[in-house]
Amino acid sequence: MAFLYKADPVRGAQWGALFAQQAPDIAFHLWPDVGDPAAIRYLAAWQPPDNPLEALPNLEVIFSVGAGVDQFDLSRVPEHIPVVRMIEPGIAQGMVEYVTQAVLTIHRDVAAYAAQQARQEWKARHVRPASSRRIGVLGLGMLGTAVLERLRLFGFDCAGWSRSGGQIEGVQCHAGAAALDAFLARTDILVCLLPLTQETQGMLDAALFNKLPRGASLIQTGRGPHLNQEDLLAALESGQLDTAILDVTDPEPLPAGHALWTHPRVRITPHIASATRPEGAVETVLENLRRHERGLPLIGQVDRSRGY
Ligand code: NDP
Ligand code: OXD
Repeated sequence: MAFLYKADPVRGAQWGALFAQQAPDIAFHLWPDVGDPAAIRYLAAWQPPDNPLEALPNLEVIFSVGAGVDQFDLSRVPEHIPVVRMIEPGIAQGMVEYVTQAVLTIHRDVAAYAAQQARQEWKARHVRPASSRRIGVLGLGMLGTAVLERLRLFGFDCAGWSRSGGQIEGVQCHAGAAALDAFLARTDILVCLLPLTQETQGMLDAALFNKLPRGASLIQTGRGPHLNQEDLLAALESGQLDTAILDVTDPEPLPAGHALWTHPRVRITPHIASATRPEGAVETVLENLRRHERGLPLIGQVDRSRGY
């Protein structure tokens, strides 16, 4: 049985070492060293080959090395091949760290103090209690839930929104399109942790920003195409939005000279909010290989009709 890894080669080498220790019977290949393409039964990829079955005729399962699968063209993957996204604790841990620092950066006026320091200005600003700051998270999946469970411990007034809602202790969970406006109207800091699908593409636009309280802020950790970047710039200019912290952009990298790079109330990181950790990833993948052999449901199998 052979397994092919086609993503970042440095992390791939770590996966290879873990496979050698934990599953020495599986032949692990690091792209582009495919070996005999007909022997590959499992593929883990960030970007699979264009026609996976032409390249790898006996493929049985495709794993995304990330939590999202929007980078896959699912129409090119035959129905009988399950597509599995990455569910491992390291991704959630990284995202919790990133969103927590972003929320606290906004909540405690870090950018304003940096500007004051540059002017050598010693001036205290009013500190709002966390209980008066309303956080709203779009997406109540693996990541949105982990983030809200942590943020509520600071005492923030926390809410979340998703297609089906959910239940998180101490968090108001809103469900479906009909509940979106009320959720936005009570949100001072909006965090996007939705998957990118036809329904969510372009959702962070002027119409949505206008439903937030004036002076709200955005933390964008989903995918670049969720956000209309021109609408964001206009909302920052008009004061409808105060601050944006962006981990993802469209395109990536954000081109040199783009207005977002130098906007004084925008912070940008290069899609590093969280990343799959090889130890957790290999553990989950090996468990899924055992499940696949036994015909059991796979952890993180994508529902193609929903696209996530
Ligand atoms: P999940 O699939 O676990 O959760 C997705 C959530 O979004 C669910 O609550 C789902 O609702 C909700 N949702 C999906 N579509 C809609 C819709 N049209 N309307 C309302 N709610 C919707 O995903 P994860 O939490 O694991 O990851 C979320 C995304 O985070 C990833 O897809 C990826 O794009 C991004 N990500 C970014 C990273 C970074 O470094 N910046 C790292 C990792 C992930 P329901 O529960 O009802 O199905
Ligand atoms: C992911 C990512 O989807 O890193 O895991 O963006």
